Amino acid sequence: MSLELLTILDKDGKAQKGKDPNLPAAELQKLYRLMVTTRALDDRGLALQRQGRIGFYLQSTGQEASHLGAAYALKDSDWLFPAYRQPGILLLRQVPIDKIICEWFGNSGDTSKGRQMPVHYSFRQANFVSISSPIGTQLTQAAGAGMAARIRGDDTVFMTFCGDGGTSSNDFHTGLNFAAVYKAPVVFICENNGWAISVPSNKQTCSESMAIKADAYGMPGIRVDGNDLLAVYRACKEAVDRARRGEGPTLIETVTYRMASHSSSDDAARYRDAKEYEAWKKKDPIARFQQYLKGKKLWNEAFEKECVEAAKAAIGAAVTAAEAMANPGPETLFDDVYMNLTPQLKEQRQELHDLMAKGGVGAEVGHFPL
Ligand SMILES: Cc1ncc(C[n+]2csc(CCOP(=O)(O)OP(=O)(O)O)c2C)c(N)n1
Ligand SMILES: [Mg+2]
Repeated sequence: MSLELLTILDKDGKAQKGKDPNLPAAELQKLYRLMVTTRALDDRGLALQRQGRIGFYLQSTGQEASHLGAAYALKDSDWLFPAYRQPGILLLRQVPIDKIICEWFGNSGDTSKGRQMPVHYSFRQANFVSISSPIGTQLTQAAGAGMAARIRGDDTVFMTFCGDGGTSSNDFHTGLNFAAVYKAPVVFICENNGWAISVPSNKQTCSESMAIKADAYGMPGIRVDGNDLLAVYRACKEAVDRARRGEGPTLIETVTYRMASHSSSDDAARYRDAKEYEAWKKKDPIARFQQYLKGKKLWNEAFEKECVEAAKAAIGAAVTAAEAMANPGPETLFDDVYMNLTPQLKEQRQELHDLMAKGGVGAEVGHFPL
């Protein structure tokens, strides 16, 4: 199998001859705006965590092209089983920024009612399945959903993401093996961002690449430049079309870089050479796509200013609104777990209700940091 790195944009942002997918101008500008907005969300999310206004944040800076290019290859009716570094997909699927930011605060506007960690989104209306912290479980979930779709005979495609570290999980093996054996319509994206917290990807595996692992499962494996939105889109579009035709799954390794620390709880400066960061900064996916747009006369300073200011304004307004919202009430504990509450839980809910009525519980649970 080929381990060649599929690239379309050269270092000056020009598309190599014959490889440009020639997306319409308005779509190219939309994708650029989505990347810029994703980056702005990241900057604000980390700042809010540092200010003690949210409890945790996890950045995707540097990986915008990798996940947006991938998800752009899907139809809106297709499903996503994400890891935790693909927030741009929510914007692509038109989840309102307000809903995204309510999740960070875990407030009463949060879909998960504050039961998840920040950035562990779940948006049913966007076919975006709840993010799990265990690093591989979404791979088996996607394989199972794909198997079910195949049995039903519908043509939905399932895209799932993991990191380079995720390839060492049991679920990576189970997910890829089942999907291949059952020809499930699944596209597995491994975002190889060089690191799994402090473990570099060259210590993660003895395989030559992540993509080559596909060979063992009997599916195509593709290595693509993850900082090149067009290349990621092209590789994923082929894989999505293949899956939809009933020809089974594909593993795509997007070679990218985690430009930030692992999360707000980590400090990459303690284990990473700054030179490595500097080298990757030159390959920033947004800057590369900007060059490409500029070459097509689809980008200028005014467009840039408008994209950045619109993103900041929408995010700013959403933060103000989210911060003013109440926490989920204690009584919501009983919601969304069972379709019909058991008699014991009904009794407990009544007990809580009575206590709250007397002002005993939940009158004031306080704000973060508690
Ligand atoms: C099953 C499991 N083992 C360990 C962890 C702890 N953990 C959280 S993130 C992470 C690293 C994941 O690295 P990678 O898959 O490369 O994803 P990235 O964070 O780089 O996007 C680890 C080991 C976990 N969440 N789940
Ligand atoms: Mg990683």
